[in-house]
Amino acid sequence: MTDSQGHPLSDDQNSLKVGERGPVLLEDHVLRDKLFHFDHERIPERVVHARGYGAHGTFTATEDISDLTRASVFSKGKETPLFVRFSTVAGNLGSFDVPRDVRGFAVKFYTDEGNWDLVGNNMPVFFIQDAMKFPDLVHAVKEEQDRGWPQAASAHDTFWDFVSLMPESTHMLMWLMSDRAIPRSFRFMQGFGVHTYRFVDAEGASAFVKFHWIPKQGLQSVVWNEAVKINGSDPDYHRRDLWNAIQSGDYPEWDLAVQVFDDEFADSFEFDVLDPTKIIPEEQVPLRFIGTMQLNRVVDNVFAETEQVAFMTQNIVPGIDFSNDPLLQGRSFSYLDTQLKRLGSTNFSELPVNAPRCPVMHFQRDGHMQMGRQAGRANYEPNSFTGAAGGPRADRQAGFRTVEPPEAGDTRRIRAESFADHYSQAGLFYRSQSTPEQEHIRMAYVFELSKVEIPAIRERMVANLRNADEDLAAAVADGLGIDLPEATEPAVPPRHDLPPSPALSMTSRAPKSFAGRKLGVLVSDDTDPDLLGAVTGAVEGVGGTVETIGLRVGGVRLKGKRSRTPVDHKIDGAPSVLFDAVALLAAGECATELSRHPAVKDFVSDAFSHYKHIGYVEGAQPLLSVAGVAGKLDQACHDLGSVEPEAFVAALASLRRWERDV
Ligand code: HDE
Repeated sequence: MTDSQGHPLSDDQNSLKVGERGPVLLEDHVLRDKLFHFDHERIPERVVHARGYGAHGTFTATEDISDLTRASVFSKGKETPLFVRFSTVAGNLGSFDVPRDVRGFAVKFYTDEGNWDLVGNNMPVFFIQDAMKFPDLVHAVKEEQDRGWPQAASAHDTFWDFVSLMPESTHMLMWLMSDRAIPRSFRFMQGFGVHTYRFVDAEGASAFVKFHWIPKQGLQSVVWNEAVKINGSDPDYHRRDLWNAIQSGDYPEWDLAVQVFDDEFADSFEFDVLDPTKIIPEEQVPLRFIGTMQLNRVVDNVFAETEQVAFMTQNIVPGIDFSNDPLLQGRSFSYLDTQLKRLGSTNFSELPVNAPRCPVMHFQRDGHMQMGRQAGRANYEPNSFTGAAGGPRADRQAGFRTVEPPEAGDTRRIRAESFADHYSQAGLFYRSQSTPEQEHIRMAYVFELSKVEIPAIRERMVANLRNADEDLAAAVADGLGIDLPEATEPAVPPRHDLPPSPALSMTSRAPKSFAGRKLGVLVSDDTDPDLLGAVTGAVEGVGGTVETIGLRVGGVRLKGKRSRTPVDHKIDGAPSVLFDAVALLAAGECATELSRHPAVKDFVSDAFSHYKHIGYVEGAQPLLSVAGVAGKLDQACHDLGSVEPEAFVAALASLRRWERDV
């Protein structure tokens, strides 16, 4: 061991003292070196998206799209290393993983023509249309300044006060109240670039493009009551899930798809393609799949990589360009600015996680923490030196060239009229959801607005909702126990005739099997080892995992076994909310003993009321009884005495039985 200057240490346990009991000497350079570094370990957390988790991976381009873009990252067959950081938005660094919130979905591609950062979210629209309002939005959603709470929650007065006064938020609120805001894991989320960007081909011709990430694992969320309990029992639920999946070799994958369209479509579309509160339905411009991302390596050090990674919307490569979306334009100032604040030096781009993996050549010099030893004589251009001494030159052909759309007009602070319809797509989203998804949205509005203390805010919000969907507004008013307020006067009449977009429902991209999911098996002494083995084998056979839960972590004596088989969890630490489905294999006297344990009762009753599949054996009847579900068993409750393990596991693919009367 050495100190930070490389000097070998003889003792890392004791400070330098006079005599046996002190005083400690100022001379102790070893102690001072250690404390000095420790005192400065923290850097400012991200002002938004503070809580996140990163991983390394690879992007493989699968299609030839040279007709659309010259970006080298899309050369068919090319593999590009990348780093992803998923995040929540509102909570601080130490907050929990499953609040109701938008998730960040930021990807840094280390392409051979520099870094391309696609800094997106798991929802395709945003709360506001103009960067000018971003600080207000973030102030409103984060903890209230006069009390310092709530942490990582939108269910409070200032958030709803702001958004109820900003009708343009209505569409995004619909997504935020939907199941998308409480994903089961990062692995089961869709991602979106949100803004309209441009693709540019080798001749300089450009088309508009929107980016989509589609998880091969399928989409999945949890229910609200489950999220609340997950946050208590495992605040690191999402980061643990990603880490475990990658460490076990179950690498998550997302397809990258694009919606590409031209000016003609943009002009004919009902909404403005530059408005980030709008989607373009997939039914109108179908997705074109162009590559696949795989995450296959966890970070070595969370600070060095996940904390220090610096995403920036302005990191684009030749072949990709910005559009005039006013939110995007504001972002491209903010991200660079924020990195200087957080990382403290203009040389943050030299940190390993941020450094391009292609040659970097310029005449930028010096600054705090300069890592490079830039050689050559000239540090300016033009210069008359040749070769290495003269340094690099710009290349008009190969270099990045901005597209040249004609721009004209008066200089004004203005919101385009084409951005004025704030309600039609909110209604479209709601009406495109399945019945359970719609019910969850209604419940979420009622829950959140019930946490709001000022009645006028609740009413204003319901008044806005009437413009999006009358049935939804009526149901929310009923849930709040208020009279239906008069509808807010919309800037333009909302449209209720837009055809529903089935692709907006998570059910359209539901998983096809139990792969990547987890079965929690409650075991006891006398559990049948053959059945446990068969169920485990069947789950693992489809790519799922099994974890066992018992009364004592030291293990259980399975039927006929003398020695103990260790279990993965003690029951108190593994409530059923941490599993996608459960099996109750406890048997005999031990099942009765288990049923007296309060955590066991919750384990079973929560699994039932969260609509999960439950496998059980005859001996587990006391557990079903104590949870009050013995008389309510339905098609998602499987008697493993008669149902074969393979059939049980095949049934688990549907994940939940929403029809259940809980
Ligand atoms: Fe961000 N956003 N943002 N944002 N954002 C940041 O940059 C900002 C917006 C998004 O894992 C900050 O490095 C402005 C939309 C993600 O490190 C900051 C506006 C979308 C991440 C910032 C927006 C995002 C950030 C804070 C309105 C979805 C986390 C720390 C004009 C398309 C990236 C940082 C990571 C982070 C500013 C709106 C996504 C302050 C001004 C829309 C995923 O620069």
